[in-house]
Amino acid sequence: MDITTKISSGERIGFDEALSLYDMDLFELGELADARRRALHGKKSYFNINRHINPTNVCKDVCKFCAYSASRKNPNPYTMSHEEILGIVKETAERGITEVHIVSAHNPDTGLEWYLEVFRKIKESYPQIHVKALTAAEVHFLAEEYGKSYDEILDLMVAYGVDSMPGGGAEIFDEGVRDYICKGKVNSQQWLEIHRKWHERGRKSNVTMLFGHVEKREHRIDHMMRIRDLQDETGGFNCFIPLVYQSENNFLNVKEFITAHEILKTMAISRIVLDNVPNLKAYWVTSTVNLALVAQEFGANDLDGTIEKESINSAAGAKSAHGINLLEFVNLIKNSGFEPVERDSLYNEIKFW
Ligand code: V47
Repeated sequence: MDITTKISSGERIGFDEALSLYDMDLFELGELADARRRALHGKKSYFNINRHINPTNVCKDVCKFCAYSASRKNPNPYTMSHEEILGIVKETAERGITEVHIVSAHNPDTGLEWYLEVFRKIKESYPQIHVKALTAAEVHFLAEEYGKSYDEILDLMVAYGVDSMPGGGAEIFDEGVRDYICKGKVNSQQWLEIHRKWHERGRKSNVTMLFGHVEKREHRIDHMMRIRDLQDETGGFNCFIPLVYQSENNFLNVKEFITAHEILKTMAISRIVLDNVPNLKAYWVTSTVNLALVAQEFGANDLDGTIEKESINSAAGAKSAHGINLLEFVNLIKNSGFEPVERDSLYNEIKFW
């Protein structure tokens, strides 16, 4: 059976087959991915209305691609107090927003309670708010810094009110590339182990992939395969989020930028390879809004959301510091021929716009 027939009939493909898809014509590949997308989601494009909060940029790790952490290239360290964070959550909740996405750098000076106690305070005042917080990289950092096991940190997260985990910190799982771009932080096996343990607690999470820097196509496929394997076991990943590398203000001296063509192929291939992950996010923050809209025809069924304020990717050049206007966003989705559907954090449908 040739690979096109295999994909069209819903069969799973292997590593070499997935890699060979990069040699296929972009539009042919797009059609295969679009068929998979349509079978699952029709013309629906999901988004949610959430607020990102990045409470500290002080970091003991030194990822070469990162422009967010306080360093020689970004010498403005900050750490928010719980009052400041709660002030943002209050204002967010008053506008009816039901998700906060809280991700920090790895700050060794705050104490464990600073990281956790804020979730309890949020839940106490705003029980309706879904707290998506702490990447596996943060979990690993907290476990090491405070002499705890992953299980202990994950249990604390549940006890303090974290609802789901974001997909950050996955970067690229290939050990060679990972050592080059972010040596010292959570390794691939540990990242996957933390998510496995989180899923075993009946909780959901997302998974990202940072691409368009020094990695090769085969590293992206390897990354997808490792996700697919874990997902076969746990079923706990809601969404795959390929993040396009942003090149400003960091130490990863990348000279050649990834093309829109290569980004769309990667989106389409991930839709086909990750046959067990229901949602594929075109994260407009790193792909640009225009390309995210096009990606809807290449397998993507989720455009993240309005974001409001974002510090990690915008520090490296993304145009996301102030989010995007809701009505503008909805109209863009409609005008591109798709149906904007507001979802909650766990992909329950809230409103057809
Ligand atoms: O883990 C850092 C990435 C991630 C750069 O789970 C960069 O719903 C591009 O994970 N260029 C944080 N990317 C963002 C993230 C995320 C975003 C939206 C939704 C979800 C979710 C998760 O940003 C980091 C890192 O991989 N990042 N620097 C850069 N220069």
